[in-house]
Amino acid sequence: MVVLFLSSLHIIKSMDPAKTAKDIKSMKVRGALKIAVAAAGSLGDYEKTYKGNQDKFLKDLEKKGEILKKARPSAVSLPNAVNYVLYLAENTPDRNELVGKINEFIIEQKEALKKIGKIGAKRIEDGDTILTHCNSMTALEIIKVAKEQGKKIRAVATETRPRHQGYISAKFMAKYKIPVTLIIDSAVRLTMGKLDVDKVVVGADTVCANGAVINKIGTSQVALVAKEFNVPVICACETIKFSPETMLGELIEIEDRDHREIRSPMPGVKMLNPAFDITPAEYVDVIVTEDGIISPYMAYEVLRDKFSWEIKELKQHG
Ligand code: RUB
Repeated sequence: MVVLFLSSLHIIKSMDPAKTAKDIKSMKVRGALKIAVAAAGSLGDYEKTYKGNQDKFLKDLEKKGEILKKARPSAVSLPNAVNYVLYLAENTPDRNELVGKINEFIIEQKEALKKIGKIGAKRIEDGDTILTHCNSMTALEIIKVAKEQGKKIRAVATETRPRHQGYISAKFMAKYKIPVTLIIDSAVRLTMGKLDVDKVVVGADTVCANGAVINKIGTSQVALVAKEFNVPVICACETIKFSPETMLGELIEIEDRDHREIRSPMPGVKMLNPAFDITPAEYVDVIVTEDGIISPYMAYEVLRDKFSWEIKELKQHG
C-alpha cells in the first residue's frame, strides 16, 4: 500500500479505487487536491497488483477510473488526475515505469501546494485580517506561510454549513497560533466591516476556461461582499483544478448532496443542498497557481499550456 505524504499534516493511505471512490463520495477523503491525489494513488496501487495482459489492464483501469470520476462531480481535479493516469498508462507499457510516473505526478501536486504557499504569502501583508471559507489546504498553506514569515495576521473562518469544514480551518489556524474568529456563514457581510477584513483567501474545486471559480457553496456570496468592501479575493489553486472540458463548452455539474446533511425531512418542505457555487471571474482578483499569480481571465492560457494532452483526447472523442 502506498502512503502519500501531502504535507506533514495530511497523510492519505492509497487503496483500492472502488473503496477510494466510496471514501471520496462520503467525504472521508475531501478537498479537491486530496481527492485527486487519493484517486491517482489508488489507480497506482491497482496497477501494481494487476496480473492480466496490457489490453485488459487498460480496459479495467478505465473502468476503475470511471467509478472514481463520478464520486465528486464538481471537483475537476478528480477527472483530471484520473485522465492523466489513464493517459500515462496508455503511453507507458512498462509497468514499473508507470508506477514511477504516477508517483512523480503525486509529488508534483505536493510541490505545487508548497509553491502556492510561497507565492501567495507575498500577497499577505503584516497586520492583515484574512477571511477564509470552507477548508482548503491550499488557501491555508498561503496563510500558514505568511505567519511563518513573521507577519502578524488575524483570520476569520466561516462555519461552512452544512458540513462545517470551517471548523477544520479554524482549528488549523489556531494550531499555528494565528488569532482566529469563527463566524456563521450569514455573518460574512457584518464581519467584513466590523473586523476590518483585508483579504479573502479561498481555494477552488474547478477553474473554468472563462476564469469562473467553482468552490464550496457560499464562496460567491463571500466574493460579492468582498467586492462591496473593496477587499481583494485571492484564490489558491493548483493547475490540476483547471477544467479542459470547459474549453470545449462543457458545463460543470454542481453536486447536489443528500438533503439530510441540512436536516431531517419536514413534511411538505423541499430541500436543496448544492455543495458548490460559481464565482464569476470579475469577483476574483487573482488566482495563485504553482506557476505564478494570474488574473482569472488567463485561465484559457493555463489550459492551453498545461492540458494539451487532454484537450487532444477530448477533441478526438467528441
Ligand atoms: C472543499 C472546498 C475547498 C476546495 C479546495 O469542499 O470547497 O475549498 O476543495 O480545497 P469539500 P483544497 O469539503 O466539499 O470537499 O485546497 O484542499 O484542494
